[in-house]
Amino acid sequence: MTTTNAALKAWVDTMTQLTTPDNVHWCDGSQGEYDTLIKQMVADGTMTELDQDKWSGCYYHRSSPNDVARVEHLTFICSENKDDAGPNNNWEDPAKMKAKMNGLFEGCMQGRTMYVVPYCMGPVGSPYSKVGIEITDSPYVTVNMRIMTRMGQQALDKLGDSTDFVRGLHSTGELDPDRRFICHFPETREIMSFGSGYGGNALLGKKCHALRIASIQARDEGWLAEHMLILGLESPEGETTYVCAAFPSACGKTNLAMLIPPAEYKGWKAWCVGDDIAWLRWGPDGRLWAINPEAGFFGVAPGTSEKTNPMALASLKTNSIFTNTALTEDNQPWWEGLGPPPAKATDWKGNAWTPATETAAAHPNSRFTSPAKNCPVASPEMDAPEGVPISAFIFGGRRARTAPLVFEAFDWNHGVYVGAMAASETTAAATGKVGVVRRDPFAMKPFCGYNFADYFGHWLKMGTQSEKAPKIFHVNWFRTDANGKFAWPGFGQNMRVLEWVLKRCAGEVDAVDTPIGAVPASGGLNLQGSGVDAAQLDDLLDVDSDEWQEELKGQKEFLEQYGDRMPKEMWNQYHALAERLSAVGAR
Ligand code: GTP
Ligand code: SPV
Ligand code: MN
Repeated sequence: MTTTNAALKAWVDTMTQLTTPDNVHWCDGSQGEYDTLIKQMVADGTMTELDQDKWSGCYYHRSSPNDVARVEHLTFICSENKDDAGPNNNWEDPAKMKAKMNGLFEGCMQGRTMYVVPYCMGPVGSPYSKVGIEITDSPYVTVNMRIMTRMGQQALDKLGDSTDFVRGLHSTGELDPDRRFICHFPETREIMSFGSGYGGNALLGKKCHALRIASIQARDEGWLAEHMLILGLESPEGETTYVCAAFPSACGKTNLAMLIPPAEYKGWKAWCVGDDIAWLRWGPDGRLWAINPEAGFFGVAPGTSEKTNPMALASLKTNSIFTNTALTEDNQPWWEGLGPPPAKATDWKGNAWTPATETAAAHPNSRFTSPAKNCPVASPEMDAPEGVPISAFIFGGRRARTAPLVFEAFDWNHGVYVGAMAASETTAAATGKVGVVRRDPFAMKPFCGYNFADYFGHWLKMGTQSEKAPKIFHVNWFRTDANGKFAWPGFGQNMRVLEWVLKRCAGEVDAVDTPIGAVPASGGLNLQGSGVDAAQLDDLLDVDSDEWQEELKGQKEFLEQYGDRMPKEMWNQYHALAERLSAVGAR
């Protein structure tokens, strides 16, 4: 590893003095370094080697049982002004929080090795990519960062002598939930994370850098940093159209990003560019272009199977890390939904487990970390420096009721309102109660680094900058029927909805206006072979007046929280929706 970057060296020196590690290791990102770290973790029990014949290059890890998901209540945006963080974030004064965090970090790496992890978010050759440095005392985090980002010497080379890098300091501390804080200092582009070793809390390139810090940079520089998958759909004629979709955590991004079109869609191919985060900018052609800042998938394991997501399964078969799944007696990972349960296994807590055990074998937020290049449908454009041009934005959430299967916004500003009003039932991706409906604008509630009112304003402004802005849609794969079962088959069958979206973008199919947006006209959505009949589709597309009157109340309460800072246009959209709904109600 080599660098002449004086600012970087000085910062690492200062952090070394603060945390007093026994050793400092600068990561070069090589395979040899990765293998050495894995070997060391297998030796000390941090990792278990899986059956290498069946799971080549794969390893298994159990995190502390109290450290299994993002901790939103312990995540802070420490901007100079409280209002800049907004009601959507926890805020603390930066000087106060710095002092508190420095106290926690003082001497915390004694007896440990400090890893200096240079990483590049985005293709190394892209002008839109950004470099960060994560200092961590976790070898587990270090190997995960190598899968999830372009890590090591290549990132240092890209950085050169520039001082423009995000500074991330991470320690697992004692994994004590009472001494756990994930803090962001937007003005100085710094992240300090203490007391967790899991996912978005600890792999700082992902949610902390590529979303919370980057969303602020994007606002300042006129681009977008979003919690979105990027998917290319190639028609039998060989034309590829790209869409971005924003769904909250554990609501289907990874699955949609690598879907297999149903048998009826002969000649169609779906290409995965990204499964979690998109950075978008206007191109010289006036279209919005997206890059995936990541290089790997940190995917939800439960529910992933040959049937639901064969491409994810193919991706995780080699060179992957499994965290908090179950482990079979013959050293294979297992999780609910993968297939028949093993007769005997060890559960995610390390306890003996059999199919008769009442608790789940895998934690609901157990995950695989896999190189994106493993994916058989990884887009050839994954490393394209300019990214891919986006034709549609799709917002969504997990709603048992209210939100129809699909609708299209009337125009950009209405689309921004639709994105802003997205709501979803909470999942196991964050600690807290599961299944409660909460507003999750743009699927960014946990990830927007600044005041949502300003963020909506930024989105509204983006729409004025080009005639070629993407069209905006909303979907819901999770509507339930009278028996409480999912009414839509989902997964690969979601292609049918995507086809409608593409046809709308091309002006090839009619839609019917409802008060909330335009839904497919009768016969406009291809159901052939789906197992869903026309009557069931009518139910899936139904916009219920009573439910939407309730919804409207929730939207008003939400907007009010932001006071005068909320753009007037959002209120205009609210009033227009209220009027459309009452016009229908009066009929
Ligand atoms: P994060 O990585 O947390 O951001 O999640 P994600 O949005 O990528 O969610 P993912 O694709 O991993 O899906 C989460 C869960 O939802 C899994 O258990 C899936 O099996 C399930 N799921 C995904 N798509 C569908 C769908 O179309 N229908 C149904 N019923 N379930 C789905
Ligand atoms: C999410 O929760 O949206 C994830 C997983 O993608 S984590 O990296 O933990 O944030
Ligand atoms: Mn995510």
